[in-house]
Amino acid sequence: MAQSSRDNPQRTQRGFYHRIQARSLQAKKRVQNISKDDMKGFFVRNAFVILTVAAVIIGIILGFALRPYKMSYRDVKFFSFPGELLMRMLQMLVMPLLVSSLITGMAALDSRASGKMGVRAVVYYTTTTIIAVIIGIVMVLIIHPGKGSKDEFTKVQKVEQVSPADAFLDLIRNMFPPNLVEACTKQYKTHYAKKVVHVTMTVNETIFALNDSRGITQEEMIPVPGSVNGINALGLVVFSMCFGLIIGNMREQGQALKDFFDCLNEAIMRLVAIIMWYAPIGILFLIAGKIVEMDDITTMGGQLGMYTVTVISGLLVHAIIVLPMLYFIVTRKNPFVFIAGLLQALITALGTSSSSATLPITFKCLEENNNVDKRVTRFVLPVGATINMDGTALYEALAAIFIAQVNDYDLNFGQILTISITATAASIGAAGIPQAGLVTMIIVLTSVGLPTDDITLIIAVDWFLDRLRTVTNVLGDSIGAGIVEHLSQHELKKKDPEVCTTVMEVTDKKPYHAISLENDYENERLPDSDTKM
Ligand code: 7O9
Repeated sequence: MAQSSRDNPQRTQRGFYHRIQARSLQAKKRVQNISKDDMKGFFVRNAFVILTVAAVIIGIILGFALRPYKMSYRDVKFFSFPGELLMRMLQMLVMPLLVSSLITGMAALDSRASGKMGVRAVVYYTTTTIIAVIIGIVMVLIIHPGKGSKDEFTKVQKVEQVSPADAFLDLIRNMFPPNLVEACTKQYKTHYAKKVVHVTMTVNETIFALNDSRGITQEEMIPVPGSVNGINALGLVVFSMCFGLIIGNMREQGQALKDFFDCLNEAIMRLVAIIMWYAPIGILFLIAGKIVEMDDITTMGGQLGMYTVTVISGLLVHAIIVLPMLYFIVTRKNPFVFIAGLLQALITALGTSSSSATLPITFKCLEENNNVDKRVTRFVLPVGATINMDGTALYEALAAIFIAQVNDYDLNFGQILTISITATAASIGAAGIPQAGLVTMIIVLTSVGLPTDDITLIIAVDWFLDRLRTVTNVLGDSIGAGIVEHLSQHELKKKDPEVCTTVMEVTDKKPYHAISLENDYENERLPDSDTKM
């Protein structure tokens, strides 16, 4: 058959038309068959997405419509109150969600599987972050937005100096919170205090006063322990992962805790489902409020405008080309179908400008729309939200080079490399560094000796670019979950969730049988020496 059609091109062509005709007929029939119910079904299924997209559009229109009225600060705060409520509701869920999902995620996998999955996730995070930094640098070098002088910028303020060494130590300290309850509300931060020290040798160029004929006293800034408000995500992640791993290995003894956190996670996800109905209203007012509040865009200088365009193009290249391509190469599935399932999370990220507040919605989208395995999302998403920030890394590298360009400061290859490394490290450590946004930017700038006060030049557009960075961050985490799931199919199949559910369902009806089933399964999985009790 194949031979004959290859020999006769006319026949092949006819066959081709025939097939197309048949297909179009089929499609026509399908369209005719679409009933009102189908349409209703489509709207009900996609209600969230449709409502959320509508909220963004209405929010933008409303925001611009209200701008001419020049509302007072107090009025703007009243106006964006529904948005503030959404932020508070989402943030309320982040802590219990983070802890319960990481613990159950780790407990559901044996240590070898979670180790392998962890390595895959970390490789993905570092690769994408490095790619993002490279895109940022290439973009800023090509577009060169920082031509001209600094004169067109007006706001120049002093920026607090930070010591990179202290920030790094704070990061490590925050990984091990001494008080878990406090870790839910506070982060450790080194503060500085003035101390008068007595020195017997002359110290150059410092403020000193003569004490007596034998020596001098000198004022010195010394680091003292302190804290700032904010969830210590890194500490909670470290604790929950270790805790989950341990109860996973405890088998029957750990079952009660496993069930507890499983149940907690399920309950939180049901709360998320309720909050999702409110999300469109919240997003509408968050966006409208921000547009009403923002400074006049027309006064924005040419350089700052070009800078904004550069950042947007960098983020777009990463989010629309690199990440989808990576997803396609690994999974051979359509990345845009995957992204369409994430739309609500991406829009929430745009509205809240916080990837941690978006975490609950990201979970829902991935698990329900994209059917990503719960054991993967529970494990990968919280870690991703904490350490994987592609948009932030791209932004920090780009901003540092922009500041160099504005100052007519020529960077050599070594300095660009230093910027890439510090920007990557800063995005990984951001959640563990108190008041990260500004502090990490200062660290990147000081690493190559750029003036830190110039951060104030780009603060005018930061609120806007932050939203786009957050979308990129959330997309990076979610695509990471999709890729890790695909790569871990083998490990996941070993302990199929269906097996777990059947066991659980049976447990409800026939407890004894279920327990024996479960034990059999455990015995099969563990080496002989381990099963001795
Ligand atoms: C952006 F895991 C969680 F959900 F519990 C979690 C909690 C808090 C994860 C992270 C954090 C956290 O503190 N993150 C953090 C992120 C802290 C400081 C700075 C940033 C960087 O934020 C991004 C940016 O500014 O580029 C962006 N706004 O993804 O949220």
